[in-house]
Amino acid sequence: MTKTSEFAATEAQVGVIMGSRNDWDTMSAAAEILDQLGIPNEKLVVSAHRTPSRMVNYATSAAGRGLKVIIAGAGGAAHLPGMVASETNLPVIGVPVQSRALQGLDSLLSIVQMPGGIPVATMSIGPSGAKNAGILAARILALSDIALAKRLDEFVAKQTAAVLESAEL
Ligand code: RP5
Repeated sequence: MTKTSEFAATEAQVGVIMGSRNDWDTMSAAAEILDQLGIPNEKLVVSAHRTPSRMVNYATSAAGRGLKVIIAGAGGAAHLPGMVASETNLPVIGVPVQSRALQGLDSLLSIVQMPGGIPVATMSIGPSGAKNAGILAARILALSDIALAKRLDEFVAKQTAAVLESAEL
């Protein structure tokens, strides 16, 4: 009997996954920027430690389902981005979530210190890292999507203008 995947085909281009619902406060910054740039995305809790089979199913089915980039956020012993990257060849962007005990330094080091051969593009700790993960995903997708490249140019131009408007104190 063929095992049916728990994950169906999707219109989403980017998967935003996180180790716990408690990571959403941070990871929502990635989803927000993707929405702002008109990039279809899905948001799911997938835990490397608490739901390891789900994590493997998610990663191994991701490319076939239509996803192009995965953003994975986790805190503490943050193994999710690296383990997902070991089960797919899609680009994986890792976001270190700020942990209570060690303020996210543990998450950062867990995500960034990958062995040669399995890359994870590691962002900074917290919401800025999540926001940049969304923008990096957009830059990757914009390489083969002219309309998105234009929206990204407009986003950057607006950001520059906003800074210049408030530059004089
Ligand atoms: C990790 O453990 C999650 O990514 C989360 O940041 C951390 C703590 O999880 P909770 O105990 O808050 O669910 O797997």
